[in-house]
Amino acid sequence: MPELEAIIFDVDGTLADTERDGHRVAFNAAFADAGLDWEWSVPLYGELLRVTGGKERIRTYLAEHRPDFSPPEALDDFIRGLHQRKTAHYTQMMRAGSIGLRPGVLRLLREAMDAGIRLAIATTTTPENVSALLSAAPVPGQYPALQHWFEVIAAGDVVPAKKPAPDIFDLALAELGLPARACVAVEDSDNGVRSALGAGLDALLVTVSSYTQEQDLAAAALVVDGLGEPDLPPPQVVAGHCADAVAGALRDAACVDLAVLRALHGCAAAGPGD
Ligand code: XBP
Ligand code: MG
Repeated sequence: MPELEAIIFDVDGTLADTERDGHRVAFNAAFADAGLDWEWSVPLYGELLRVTGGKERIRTYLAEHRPDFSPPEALDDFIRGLHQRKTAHYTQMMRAGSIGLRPGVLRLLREAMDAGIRLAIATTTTPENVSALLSAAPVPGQYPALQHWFEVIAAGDVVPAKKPAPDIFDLALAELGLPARACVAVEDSDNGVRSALGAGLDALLVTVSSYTQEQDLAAAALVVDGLGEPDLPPPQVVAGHCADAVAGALRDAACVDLAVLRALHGCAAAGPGD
């Protein structure tokens, strides 16, 4: 069985629950800056999240909800400008620490790093957004700032197609120089599941987030409601074809730790039905 060598994390919804109170708020602030009376409510934003990428999401909103809107300049330039304002608002909010990491994230990252497991990111979001989130996260004094824990940060427009296409995970794997079977991926959404599985990352853990708990994520090896912490109620298993294989490790740790990820990795490597 191949060793677990790296963990590849999604960002939005996975490292931090950023969509509703981060990205959505930043989009609305950018719309207000531009003198537009558009307001993306919590439910509307949930619908728009089926489109990954902020610029792509604005374009879809215009087509579906503002068909009569006529931009003051070429549409691509208009969307790019609006999105730059959105990124400025978002990074300012993240640098101010307005949204922290999800419970268990720092614990698991630290355990992996201490064990020599390599860390990577594969995300649709703009690279500045990742830096802003990670640079604001408090870490123990003996460790460098969190963005330096990740050997590879694959983010944003650097690939031809965003999630659910596999491109961004393919890029992270290529930059790590590892085959998919040496890695575990961590995601939170149906688009992320399709992307990771499309890249061959069968050892896929999903931690559902506020916008994704109703999605069908059962194609993943394990779906839980969070990573959990040893001193909190244990994570609830939602679905996943490796749920039975990791049950013992999950019960022992009462949270998703490296032993659980190794069990998940072993189950996925054994293949379906083994
Ligand atoms: C994240 C996204 C991103 C963010 C916005 O998806 O879909 O579009 O919502 O980022 P994932 P930008 O968690 O699957 O990577 O506005 O910077 O594009
Ligand atoms: Mg996500």
